[in-house]
Amino acid sequence: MRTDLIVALNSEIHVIDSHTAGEPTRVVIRGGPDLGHGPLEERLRRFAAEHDDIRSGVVNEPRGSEVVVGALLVEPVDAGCAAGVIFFNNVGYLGMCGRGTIGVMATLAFLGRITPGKHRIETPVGVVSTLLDPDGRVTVENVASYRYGQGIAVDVPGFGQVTGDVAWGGNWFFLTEDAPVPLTLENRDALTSFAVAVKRALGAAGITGAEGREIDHIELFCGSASAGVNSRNFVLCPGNAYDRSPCGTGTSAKLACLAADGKLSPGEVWRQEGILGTVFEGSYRVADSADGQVIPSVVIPSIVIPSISGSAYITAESRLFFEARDPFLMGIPAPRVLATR
Ligand code: PYC
Repeated sequence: MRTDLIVALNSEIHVIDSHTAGEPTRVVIRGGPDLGHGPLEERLRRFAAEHDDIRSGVVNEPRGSEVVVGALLVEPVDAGCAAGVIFFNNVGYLGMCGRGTIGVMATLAFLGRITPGKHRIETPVGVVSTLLDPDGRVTVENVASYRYGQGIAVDVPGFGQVTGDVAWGGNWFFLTEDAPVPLTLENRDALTSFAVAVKRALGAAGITGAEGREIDHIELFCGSASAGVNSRNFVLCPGNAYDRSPCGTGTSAKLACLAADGKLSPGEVWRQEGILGTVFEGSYRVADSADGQVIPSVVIPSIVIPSISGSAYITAESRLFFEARDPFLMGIPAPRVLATR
């Protein structure tokens, strides 16, 4: 083996790739940056400040693509957790990723680190509980989710007024039914342009999540033509790639809005279809003080704990090499002109 291939980093990076409902997750199982110990939120900040080139090298082209979500496995603070995980993508970091957690669970099972049953996973925004079924299906009980703003209108240049809700489901979402074209895969470019325009308009209008947090996910909805499916969505992610899956945190945000509107009862199943036609099943329970999660100090009438079920499939186990003379050693950065962070 040519040892000069790996001189840029102390070691090669071992990854396992999977896809959840069509959306790829790349789990770094060895050779990632050493982020030390302490809260995962702190370790995420260290990752961003000191090792952001590794994020880019792992998920961006030529080793990855704008669609890949990376998941760095780390030692959890809470020894009762099966793993700690920090999610990242082509432009930055995610507090939580529902379908990524399903991919992490499939990966841990593939590695023999977990068996069917309940497991807790630590993320920068809190601990999530999961259930791995013997057939590989995974249910993620997500972080506490809530609607923060209802019926918010924003003027979107080129499209007119768009109205929607702002909700937290582990990431910040603007949820709207005002898409200019039907939610079909053929319309993905038009849907992406619209969603990017909405995201920019929200930023320009100073419309944010709690504590001024940027709304970096836009979720478009319509009814579904599939039997037994409640709704179809199209989700724009922070790096302006669209989610191939129905989006775990986005479905959680939707459940929080449905609960706030009294349109879905605790335990009732909501079947959310994504743009590829793959489906996540969601339901919620009402949050109580035992959930111990930090909710910003705003008046939130209805806080829910969503559960999302879906399946992931292992597609590859690889070693990533970093050759010092490679002009794209640490990936081709995503164009910042469209990205918001
Ligand atoms: O499934 O939670 C999710 C997610 C976040 C960003 C893209 N997908």
